[in-house]
Amino acid sequence: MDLEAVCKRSALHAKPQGLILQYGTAGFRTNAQHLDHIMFRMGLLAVLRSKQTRSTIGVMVTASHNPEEDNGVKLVDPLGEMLAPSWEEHATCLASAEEQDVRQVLAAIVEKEAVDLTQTAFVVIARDTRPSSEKLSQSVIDGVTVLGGQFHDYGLLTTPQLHYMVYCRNSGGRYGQATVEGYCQKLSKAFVDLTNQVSCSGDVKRSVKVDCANGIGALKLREMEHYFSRGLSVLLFNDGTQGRLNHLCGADFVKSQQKPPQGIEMKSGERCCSFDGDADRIVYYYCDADGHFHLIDGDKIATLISSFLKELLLEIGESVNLGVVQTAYANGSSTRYLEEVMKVPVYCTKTGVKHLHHKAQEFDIGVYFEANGHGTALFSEAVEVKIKRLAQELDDGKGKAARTLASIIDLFNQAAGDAISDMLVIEAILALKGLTVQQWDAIYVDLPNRQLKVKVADRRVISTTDAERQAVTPPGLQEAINDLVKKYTLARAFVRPSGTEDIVRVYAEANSQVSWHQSIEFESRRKT
Ligand code: NG1
Ligand code: ZN
Repeated sequence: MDLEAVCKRSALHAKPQGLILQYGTAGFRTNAQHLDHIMFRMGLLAVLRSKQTRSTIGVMVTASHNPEEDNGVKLVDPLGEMLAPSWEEHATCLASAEEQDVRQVLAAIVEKEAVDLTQTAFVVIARDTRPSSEKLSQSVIDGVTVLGGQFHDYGLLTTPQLHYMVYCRNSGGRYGQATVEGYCQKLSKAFVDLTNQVSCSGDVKRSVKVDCANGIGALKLREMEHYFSRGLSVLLFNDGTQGRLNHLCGADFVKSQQKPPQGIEMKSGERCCSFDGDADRIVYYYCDADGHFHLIDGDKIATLISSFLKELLLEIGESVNLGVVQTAYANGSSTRYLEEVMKVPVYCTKTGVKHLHHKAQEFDIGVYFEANGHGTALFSEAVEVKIKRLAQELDDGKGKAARTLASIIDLFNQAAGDAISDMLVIEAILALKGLTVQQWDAIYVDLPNRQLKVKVADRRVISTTDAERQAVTPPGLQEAINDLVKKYTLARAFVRPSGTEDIVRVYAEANSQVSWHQSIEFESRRKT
């Protein structure tokens, strides 16, 4: 490692004095103007991680659903997963080091992680459509090359596409071809195989309206739609030709505002969905005949998917351990429906997909979704091999179910939550089951809920336990929440510091939106 050269180059990507950023739930994120040094240093870190794991490492330049002027970066580990926690700490240390300390911090990481510097390194890079992304990804490349790493720049990709490329490269081609064409072909073939089973009934061609948040999702859907257009036509809105990225549109806007995005024309009963800025989240929605808006979030997506997988497994007659993973933000109705009606075990983890992903890996089939629409399904290698064998061997009804499941397995992006892949899975399931969007929505009724952001002086005074559902500090906070919650039926509430913004998030749900005071008033009026 030529530290002299590294330091010289690092000075060209100088860190603003005193600027401290932390590698949070989704990597580094802030205004794009403050990120040049972070990008360069993440290029350096990716090389070290690649040498240590002897694998290809990914670097994604994006700030997902955040405003267009922001940007961010995260590293992708060998199996397409989020960076390991100990390396998140190294990332924070390296990003926070003043210029003169960079050399020392690098050497410490090499020593602590026993990085063999003689190993070769390979890094793959991609970026979203933000105006700042191209220059920032050049800074990543600068960091990679100064440490002697080799790289491939994929240019514009969705975040889950980059995770997919990393996974493919490190699985020796077993998972698929590490090209955009390989991705499009794998998913489209699985989708067409599934929808071919339905089209014989002479149905009119299915279509879905997609709000692309003015981001990369539009570009990538356009690139891919001709592969599957026989089974589905996608009508793109907010495709980036006019509006600003994530502005009044996209999955985060729709989920948090519980209203349709601007720039989409909705007719009663039409299926619509929204991606976020880097196309790793998706939510569905529709308007009913009275013009009321109905949101179908990640919880209902997880329910549709896990119910369908469970039905297929019953038909095949295989006993497979299937579980669903959620966070505290999952609507109580979804958890109850899954546990009590579907008899599927449900687990709750801390917020952030890496926690859900790891928990889901413990099952033969693990379905995980955050309420905000980020999620996927994971299949153990043993299950995948068994199902694909049964799909070939069996010729009866069981064989048909096994072939359906085999295609569904291929249709999921098992490296990361993926709006395009999830959309195709959902569209295939709705078509196969002959469900309208209203019928899907009616599986269960969401408990009324609210999520708010509160600005506080120091959000770190709040610490939590029990998958963030209980506050440990400050003293008295949890007791105060308990006192309020016990006045209502089916009520739940919690607070936690955000991992991506300098705010505290407050969540509450109950079986009615009527407040305790209102209901007391109502009762006493009724009695008089
Ligand atoms: P924080 O800011 O830690 O709540 C948010 C989302 C997460 C996850 C990350 C990364 C909510 C309540 N939180 O985390 O689910 O998506 O951003 O993007 O939606
Ligand atoms: Zn995203």
